[in-house]
Amino acid sequence: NQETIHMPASTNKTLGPCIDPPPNLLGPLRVEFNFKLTLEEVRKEISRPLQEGGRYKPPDCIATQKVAIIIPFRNRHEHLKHWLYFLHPILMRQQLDYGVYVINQDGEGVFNRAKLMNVGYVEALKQYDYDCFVFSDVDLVPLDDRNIYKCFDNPRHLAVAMDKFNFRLPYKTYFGGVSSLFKNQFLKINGFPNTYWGWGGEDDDIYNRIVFRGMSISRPDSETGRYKMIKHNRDLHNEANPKNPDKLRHTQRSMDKDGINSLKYTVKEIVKDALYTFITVDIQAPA
Ligand code: UD2
Ligand code: MN
Repeated sequence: NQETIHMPASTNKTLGPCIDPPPNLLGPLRVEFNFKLTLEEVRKEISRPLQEGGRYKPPDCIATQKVAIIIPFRNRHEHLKHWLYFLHPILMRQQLDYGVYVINQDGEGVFNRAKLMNVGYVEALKQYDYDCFVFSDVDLVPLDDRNIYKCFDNPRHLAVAMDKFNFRLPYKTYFGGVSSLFKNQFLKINGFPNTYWGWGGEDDDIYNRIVFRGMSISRPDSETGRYKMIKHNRDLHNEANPKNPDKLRHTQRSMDKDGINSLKYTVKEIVKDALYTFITVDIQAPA
């Protein structure tokens, strides 16, 4: 006969590592964008388990990676609301230790997606000791939560089957939409190019960098990697740049001097919302 010792769960401080795969995933998801949302509604519905700035840690296990989610942004608040509404619950079920960073390009100059992602990498690291970086367009929502927003042995391309491309890769070397790199993978390619102004080409440059540094692309299968893109027109000041395709022929030569080691910008403002950290930056964009 033994005395039973009752210990409240809260005093048991030794959490085990989170198990793979996460136990609460749902698989295929229903995703629609045809409803209006206010940011207040999204905050009310999903901010409870979050820490200020859109940060989360699983309560009952230790996540294996610390993931910064970086979103290049300007003037897409409608899309951002839907992204936050759908992604936070998914990322929580994936049991990630994560933070969401919206990198907002200041001013009306030409947009630069890749440079904003470089800024996101640097600024996120000032906030927390992240080891993995997920880069996502603001208008892309995964249709299956088994597509884990973490990093892999090789740089990962997550958005492999988008509705806008009939749920297939548009071409074999496509690397656009959503991707993830460990810190050391990102540094190995000197980050992303800063010189692709306007629409197009920057994703192919990143693909080239990865291959030139002897890595390959990791991808989920085409069921797990399904995505929906919120329908939109090309934004103002993000016209296709006819110079960009040409630049792709020089990646190997330019990548060591155009990247995280040549990044210049100034932070205008950092706002920590309940759902995300919003960083407005001047990236010296041409008019
Ligand atoms: C494709 C790729 C994208 C990128 C781009 C070329 C897909 C789904 N995505 O996107 O990864 O390679 O081509 O540059 O095929 N943005 C703003 N405000 C703007 C302009 C852009 O927030 O004024 C951000 C936003 O996160 C957006 C992303 O940049 O999702 C890419 O721009 P896009 O959605 O206009 O381009 P798209 O869909 O052709
Ligand atoms: Mn888009």
